[in-house]
Amino acid sequence: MMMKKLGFLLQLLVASLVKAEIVSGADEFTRYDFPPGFVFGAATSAYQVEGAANEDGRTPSIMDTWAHSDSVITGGANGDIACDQYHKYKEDVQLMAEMGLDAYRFSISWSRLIPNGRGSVNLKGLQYYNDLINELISHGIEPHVTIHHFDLPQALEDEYGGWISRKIVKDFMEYADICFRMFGDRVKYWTTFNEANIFTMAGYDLGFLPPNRCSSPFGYFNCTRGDSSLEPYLAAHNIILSHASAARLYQKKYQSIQKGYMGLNLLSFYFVPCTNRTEDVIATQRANDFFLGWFVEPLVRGDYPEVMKKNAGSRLPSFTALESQRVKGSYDFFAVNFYSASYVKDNPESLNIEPRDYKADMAMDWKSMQENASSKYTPLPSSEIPLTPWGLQGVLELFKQNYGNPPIFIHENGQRMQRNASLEDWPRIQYLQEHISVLLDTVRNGSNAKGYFTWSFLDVFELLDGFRTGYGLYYVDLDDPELRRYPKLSAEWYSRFLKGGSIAPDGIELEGNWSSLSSAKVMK
Ligand code: IFM
Repeated sequence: MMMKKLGFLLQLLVASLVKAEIVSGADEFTRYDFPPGFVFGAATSAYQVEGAANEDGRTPSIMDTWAHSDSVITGGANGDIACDQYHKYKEDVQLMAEMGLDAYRFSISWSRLIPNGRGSVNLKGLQYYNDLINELISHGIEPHVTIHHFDLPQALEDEYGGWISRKIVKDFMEYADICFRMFGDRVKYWTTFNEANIFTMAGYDLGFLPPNRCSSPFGYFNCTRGDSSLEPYLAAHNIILSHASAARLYQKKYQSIQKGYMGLNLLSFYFVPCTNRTEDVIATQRANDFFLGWFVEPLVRGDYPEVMKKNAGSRLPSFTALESQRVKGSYDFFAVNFYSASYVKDNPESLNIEPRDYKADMAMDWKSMQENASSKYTPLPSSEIPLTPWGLQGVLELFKQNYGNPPIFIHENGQRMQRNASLEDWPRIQYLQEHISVLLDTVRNGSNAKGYFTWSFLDVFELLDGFRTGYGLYYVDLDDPELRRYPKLSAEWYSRFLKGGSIAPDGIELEGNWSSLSSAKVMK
C-alpha cells in the first residue's frame, strides 16, 4: 500500500515536471467563459458502480443476468461488487466535493428500490438513495438522476418480456412516481432513460447488451430468443410511451411544486458521409433519423421520421392520435452522450434483405459497426480511435437546426483507456480538453447546451469491457479489499478547470511524448 502511494506521488511529481512544458494556446478560457449556471459534473450508473448486488433486499436486474452470462464482452466480470459505492458513497461524495464537481449524475437501481419491479418499496433501498442525495446536497453537489440505465428488474423481464410488452408502461410510470414522490423535493433533474437508442439496438437487434435478444443472422452472438426485425421497434415504442407517461405525470402532479425538469438521454454519434457522393450524404441524414430522430422526433413533433416509416413499414408501431399528443412536448431537455463521430456509407442493397433487422433498415454501412461486425465483436483499442471533438459540435448543431434548439445536457463524454495503465492519463486530459473547448465554441455559436458531465467519475464496471478498460477520473484498486480510489492526472486537471483554472483550446503539447492526433474526417 505504502509502495503504491509512493509510486503515485512519484508519478504526480514526474507529471508536474513534464507539465512545465505544456504549451498554452493564445485563446485560453476558463469555466467562467460558459454562460452563468452552466453545470460541470461527472457520471456513473447504478449497476456499474454500486455493487452490493445481493444486499439489503436488492433483486437482480437484466444487467446482472447479462453480466453473469459469461459474456465475452465483460471478460467474465460482473458488477456484484463494482466500486462498492453502496457502502462508500460518503467517501466518494467527499472526493467529488474536493474535486469541485457542480453535479453528480447517477442512476437509481429499480430492483433495489422496488425489488419485484412493482409493489412494495424496499426501505433499505429507499434509505440508500436518500442518504446519497442528502450527502451530495450537503456538499453543494446537484444530483442529476437517471431512472433507467439498462437495468430493468429481471422479475419484469421474466413475467411479461419487459420492454417488448405494453404492460411495462404502467409499471415504469409507477416506479417513476415513487422516485418523484420520495426524492423530488431534492432532485431537480430527472432523466427517464439512458441511451434509449443504443439500449434498443444493442439489446434487441444485435443482442450484445441486456436483455441479449436477437435473431439469426443479425445478432453479434447467438441469442437464444428474440426477433431483430420487430423487437427493436417494439421496445423503443414502449420506451417512448413510458417516457411520456412519466413526464406527463411529473408535469401534472409534481412540477409546479418541485420545480424540476424532465429529459430523455440518447447516445449520439456525429455521422459524417464517407465521401461527398449525394448517396452518402443522404445516407448520413438517414442515419441521424434512425438513430436520434427515432426518439427525438416523436418527442418534438409527435411521430417517427418519414424514412423510418418507409423502410421499416408495418414493423414500426404507430402512435394513436392520443399517444402522439401525449408524447409530443413531453420533455424539458434532451441529454446526449457523445464519444466519437462515425462514418456513413450508403448501402441500398441492405433493403433487399428479407427479413430485415433495424440495422438493415438504415441502408447504410457504419464504419465502427462494420469493423466490429467483421469479427462479430472486437472493440477498437482507444489509441486507434481518432479524436473527433468537432462531432460534439455537429450533434449540438443538429439539435439546434433540426429539433428547435432544446436545452441539452452532455451527460457522458470521456476517454476509454486500459484500466491498469498509468495514472498519468494524458490522452484523457487531451480528450476532455478538446471536447470542452469545442463545447464552448458551440455554446458561443448559439447552442442551448446547459451542462457537461464526463464519463466516468470512477473506473466503473464497463459495459463493453468489464474491468479491462476504464474511463474514470479515479482509479479503483480492485486488488485492494478496501477498493481504494486514486486520482488520475485527469482528476487533477478537471479539478483545476472546475476551480477556475484556464485551459488552452489548441491542445496540450508535450515534448516528445505525444503521438500526433488524427484529424481525418473521411473514411479511408
Ligand atoms: O459505460 C457506458 C455507459 O453505461 C453508457 N454509455 C457508454 C459508457 C461507456 O461505454
